[in-house]
Amino acid sequence: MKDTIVAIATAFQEGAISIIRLSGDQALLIADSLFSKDLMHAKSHTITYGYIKDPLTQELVDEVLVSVFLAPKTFTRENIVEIHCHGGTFITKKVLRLCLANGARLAEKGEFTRRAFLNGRIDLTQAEAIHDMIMAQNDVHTKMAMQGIKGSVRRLLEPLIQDVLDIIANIEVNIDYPEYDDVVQLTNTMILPTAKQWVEKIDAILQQAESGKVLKEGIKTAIVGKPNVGKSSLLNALLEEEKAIVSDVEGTTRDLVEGSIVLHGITLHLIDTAGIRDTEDKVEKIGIQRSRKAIEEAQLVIVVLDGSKHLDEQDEELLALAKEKTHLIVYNKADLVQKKRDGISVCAKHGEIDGLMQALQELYASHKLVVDTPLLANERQIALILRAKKAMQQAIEAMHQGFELDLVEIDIQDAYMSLKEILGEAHREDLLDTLFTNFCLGK
Ligand SMILES: Nc1nc2c(ncn2[C@@H]2O[C@H](COP(=O)(O)OP(=O)(O)OP(=O)(O)O)[C@@H](O)[C@H]2O)c(=O)[nH]1
Ligand SMILES: [Mg+2]
Repeated sequence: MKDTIVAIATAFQEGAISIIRLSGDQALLIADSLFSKDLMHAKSHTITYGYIKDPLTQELVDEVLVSVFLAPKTFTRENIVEIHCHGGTFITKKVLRLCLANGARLAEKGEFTRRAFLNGRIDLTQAEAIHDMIMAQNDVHTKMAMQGIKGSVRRLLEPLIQDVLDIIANIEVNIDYPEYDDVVQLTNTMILPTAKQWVEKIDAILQQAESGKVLKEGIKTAIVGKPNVGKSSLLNALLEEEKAIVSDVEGTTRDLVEGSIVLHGITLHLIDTAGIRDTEDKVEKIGIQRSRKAIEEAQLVIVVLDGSKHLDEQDEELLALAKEKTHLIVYNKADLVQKKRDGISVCAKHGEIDGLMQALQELYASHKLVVDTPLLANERQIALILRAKKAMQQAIEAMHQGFELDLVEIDIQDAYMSLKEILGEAHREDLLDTLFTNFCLGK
């Protein structure tokens, strides 16, 4: 932790500017030894214009701006210096080498953020949110990441951690002064009800996390139906491009065709499937197997029916398959019928799919609200909160069975530690290693 680390903080490719970032006790000293002006007396959070020079030869290497940030009000809580040099890859590397030659060590992936975490400037969920922000691909991602950076997960968990601490305090008082309280009464009036409410709160958080996941990752959507009902036409209409082949030959689509759309902030990952029917054609058979699998794996199934025809056995069979899933039923070829059917009618061929768009929007409207509430951000956090929940449920079970409170406390301690681990306050080194190596160099 004591070394001063250095890395190129910008993308390593030709550009207008590159930033080389130093963090640590020696950051200022190292930068000063390479700079044409005095940096040792630079005020914190200021930028100085000058030249990088090679201290051995005194040769001027580049014209730069140098930002100085003095601890503790910095990203890592250590001294940080950022050298803004010209953005060529060769010159950037040259400046980096000068830093290395003058006492800095090359940073590992994510090491700046790791220091920010270890020095207590951010918790682990905030570190994760920084990574999410860098990886963000759309508005929903950035909004969620921004919440996380501001510490929303900590705010979400703090009351729950406090509840657990209250329970533990009550138990310990009781263990220390058994004569003071009636154990059965304490359990029934305070500990059990608090524990049960606590589990309910966890459930609510888990449910919102699920919605958050839907928003973040999108919804796997399978378009299914008999051959020729217009599945590929519907995919094309939704994507507004001619992605899948459309023809009046039954069995046109033989493999899965995919594409994504964003509907009011919700991403649908659409999969057009091979029409499901009995067939002897080998290739088509494989396609149909994949279609069944696509239904199984889908989070939403859009069943396409030919609205100009009566439903037959195969349609019914498909509807039965889809029933297990969140699904929408769409009657296509509305242009061929006089009287509109109840339900969603569309004409995929002419791109008239408003009814479907509306239904999709209504289906996921409740998820959208979630973006602005604090959420658990990833599987690590969800897994830990599930572990906390399980531990508390075990504690409740033990109380019901009349176990001694000091035995119950072990489970409750476990719940407490799991929540602390989400914030990185009870962490294991090896887990931190895997987490931070996902980061870019210089972050
Ligand atoms: N009249 C009319 N024809 C349509 C409509 N949608 C699709 N079709 C036609 O129906 C035929 C089959 O369309 P596809 O989109 O290839 O149907 P599919 O369900 O993907 O068929 P398979 O891939 O063979 O399972 C084509 O001739 C389309 O032009 C529609 O809304 N109205
Ligand atoms: Mg098709």
